[in-house]
Amino acid sequence: MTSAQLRRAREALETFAVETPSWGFADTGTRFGKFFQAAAAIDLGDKLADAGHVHALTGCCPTVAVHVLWDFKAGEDPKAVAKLARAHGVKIGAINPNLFQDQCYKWGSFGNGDAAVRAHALQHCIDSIAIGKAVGSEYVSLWFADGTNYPGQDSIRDRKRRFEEALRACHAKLGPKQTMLVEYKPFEPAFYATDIADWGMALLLAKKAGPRAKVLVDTGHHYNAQNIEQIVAWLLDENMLGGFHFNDRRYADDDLTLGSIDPYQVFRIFHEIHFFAADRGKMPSIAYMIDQCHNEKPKIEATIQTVLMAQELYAKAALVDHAALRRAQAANNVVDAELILKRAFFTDVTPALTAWRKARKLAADPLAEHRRSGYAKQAAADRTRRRKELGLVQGGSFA
Ligand code: RM4
Ligand code: MN
Ligand code: MN
Repeated sequence: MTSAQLRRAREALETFAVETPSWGFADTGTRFGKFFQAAAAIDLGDKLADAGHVHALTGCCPTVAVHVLWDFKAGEDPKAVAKLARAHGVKIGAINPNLFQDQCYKWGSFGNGDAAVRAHALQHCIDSIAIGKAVGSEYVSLWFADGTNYPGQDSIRDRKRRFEEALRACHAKLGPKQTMLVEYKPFEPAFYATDIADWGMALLLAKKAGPRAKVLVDTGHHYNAQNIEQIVAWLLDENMLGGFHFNDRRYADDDLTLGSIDPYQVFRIFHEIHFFAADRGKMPSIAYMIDQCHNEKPKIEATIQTVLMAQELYAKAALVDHAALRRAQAANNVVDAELILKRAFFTDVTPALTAWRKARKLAADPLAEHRRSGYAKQAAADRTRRRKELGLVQGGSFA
């Protein structure tokens, strides 16, 4: 790296933060079964402790996303949860309402034909917004399992209208510091017509909901050949990109570690963001969040791996020579334009990462440091003992 590159990469790292998901530290599974880990978090205290540990090692994960029904007990004081987070050195980040696990959602939440169910879902979102205000969180993140499984099952247009109405009502309750993120997913659990199936639908709904609604891009929620960075560029240009859920996709919804399948694609996404910021003279505010549940990799290791990959690719993307790229583009010099991206991608940014970590008194290799710390071994022992005391059995199958 040249000294100018080193400076650019370090500058980029200064403002880059990644939010960890509380659910990523707990036992989760596939539709068919769960594979348990002794070190998995049992309760919110464990999840926040794990998130705090990841932040202490990486210096890059100050906030934790929470899922309301998984993390908050009924009647719990949100301020107490915020305090617990602070005690672990982190803050509560995006609030995720849960609009899919209650029995009443069999036919959907906001898309449900029954006005009483829609009202129930809306009230849960309003309660979640209030939790967000109480804990000082900036984001309310909405993902819907809604949709239909068979042609003719419901009116596609009626469902769209119901979503428009409920999202508008939801938006009306936001505080001045809150942003509402609308996530899309092509299929699963609905297999015929997911109500918010792609970025265009999310964009339209967010625009209709109000000025503080933006689109959330979950990198896993795209078909294989889909060009995610193009979607990102369009959303940026429309000032409608609110945030990301990081993972990697092999099919269309995977919880794989970011960059494990296609690191160049993640780089290209970051490039679009840096390129946009260079043109506008200002970095847009984007919530970078992880959405991964690991069943094979140890959860904390996979989380650290994701954070390090995100930092590395973000720093590489900051090295793209925008002026040279513009010149190559203006001259229709396709070869040079492509090479400008490739050159940045293949630059080893380790010196910038090492310097950034050193300045923060962090270990040069946070993953190795985690392994050295013995944290996972200790958590496995403590949590195995607590599970026994609480009479919890790690078991469960699909049917
Ligand atoms: C969905 C989606 C949401 C996540 C749930 C658990 O596939 O990615 O963001 O909260 O899973
Ligand atoms: Mn997601
Ligand atoms: Mn997902």
